[in-house]
Amino acid sequence: MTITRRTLLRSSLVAGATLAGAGGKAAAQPGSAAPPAQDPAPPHQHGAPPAQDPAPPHQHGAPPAPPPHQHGAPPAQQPPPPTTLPVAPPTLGRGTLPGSRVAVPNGAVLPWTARGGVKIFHLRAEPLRHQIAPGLDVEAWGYNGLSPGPVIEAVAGDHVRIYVTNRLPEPTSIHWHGILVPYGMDGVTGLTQPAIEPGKTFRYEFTFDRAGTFMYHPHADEMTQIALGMMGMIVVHPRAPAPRRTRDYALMAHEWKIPIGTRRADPLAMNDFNVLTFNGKAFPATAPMVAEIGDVIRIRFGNLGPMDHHPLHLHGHTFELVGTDGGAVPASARLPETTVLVPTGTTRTIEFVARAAGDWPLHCHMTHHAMNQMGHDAANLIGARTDGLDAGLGRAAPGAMVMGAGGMGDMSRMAMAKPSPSIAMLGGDGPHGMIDMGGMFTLIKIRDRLTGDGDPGWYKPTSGAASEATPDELARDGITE
Ligand SMILES: [Cu+2]
Repeated sequence: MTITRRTLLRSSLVAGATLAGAGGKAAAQPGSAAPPAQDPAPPHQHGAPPAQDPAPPHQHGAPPAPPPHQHGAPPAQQPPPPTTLPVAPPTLGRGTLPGSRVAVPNGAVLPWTARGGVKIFHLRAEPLRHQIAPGLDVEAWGYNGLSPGPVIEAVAGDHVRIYVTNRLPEPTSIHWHGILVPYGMDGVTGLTQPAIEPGKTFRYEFTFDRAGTFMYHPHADEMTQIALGMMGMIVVHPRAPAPRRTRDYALMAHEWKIPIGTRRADPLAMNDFNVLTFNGKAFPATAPMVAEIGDVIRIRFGNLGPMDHHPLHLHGHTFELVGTDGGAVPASARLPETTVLVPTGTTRTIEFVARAAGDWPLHCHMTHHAMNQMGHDAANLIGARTDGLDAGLGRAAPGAMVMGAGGMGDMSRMAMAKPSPSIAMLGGDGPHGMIDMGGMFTLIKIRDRLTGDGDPGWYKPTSGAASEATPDELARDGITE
């Protein structure tokens, strides 16, 4: 049977109203923090970032430095019309440049060039088309064709010059969140600088004073620009190399309200966010992180969602909070945790040692944040007696059927046609069936040995999964009901 999601939602509402009317029963850190040092450092390096060179001297395969536009540039050009939006390149598991030490699942590191001892970067604020998961392509705003924008990666003490070109249809600016910049470089429109008008390029210049995990975002029409996807992370490595191999990952959390069947997030939303993402992707589109047993895994979380904080929970391991956007957490102040709260407007950096092989989930523990595109106005039918409703509904809405009376886990198992663009409410196929989570959910795939940095596929455990108990087992242990 095929029904549309919209029909489903409507039918649920109709059914709920019908039941109510009939009196139906309803049942009711930064990187500078020293990694744990329990084990001697393996001699080899992280598979992807080869260098522990604290200041990679080489130039990345970067495009030539942008022409240094000056403030008194020619009059603004109109930004390109939406029909000519650049399409973000396909995202793979890694977004790492040669020499870079941070891996960005589904994302990228911003190329740079060196000139006269200064690292030069170029960000373009622009509209773009972005795929949150197959089936859900949206019109977003971001940087250099990406949302979140590419990670700015540097080393403590680096002097940087960052050009920002505005290709948006309205003024913007960039604030360097957590970086101790000179006042005039703080990026607050109207306060520390004039707005960057459409078509203009501004120059920011400062020194990264310390290692850590920071962010960048507009301080101009913040509500709109951030809601539409304008944000990025900044990773500043310590000058001293890490004492042992570290898998260093950056994940930016975001939340979007994208009404089903539409292509643009609603920047006016204050609640009912229905699409939750890590680095712009909702599970099952989130690329997994990988590590080998014994690796230090560092995950730098950022959150620039409009309203919500995210308690991010890791399976199979405990970790320590080693840094925030304020600085390193002293070793004496680190608590063992399995969940870290990442409030909006903060970064939180955790570290742990990969202890056991598996495909370990990492997800927001707010249950609505570990699901995909819900319509929150659907009626709750759990426990409702829906006998006979299908026939009645079929007369009013041909093809409709009632679902959800026994829970909502079946909603993705039904091969329903969905309005375009939209994605199923629940996650994706796992090795034992449907994984009933989506949204802000990803996996850390840990193996004894990896052959590369790509997705190693599903873990094949050497011991058995939980499975149906046998009659003998039940009898042995006195389980009679
Ligand atoms: Cu959350």
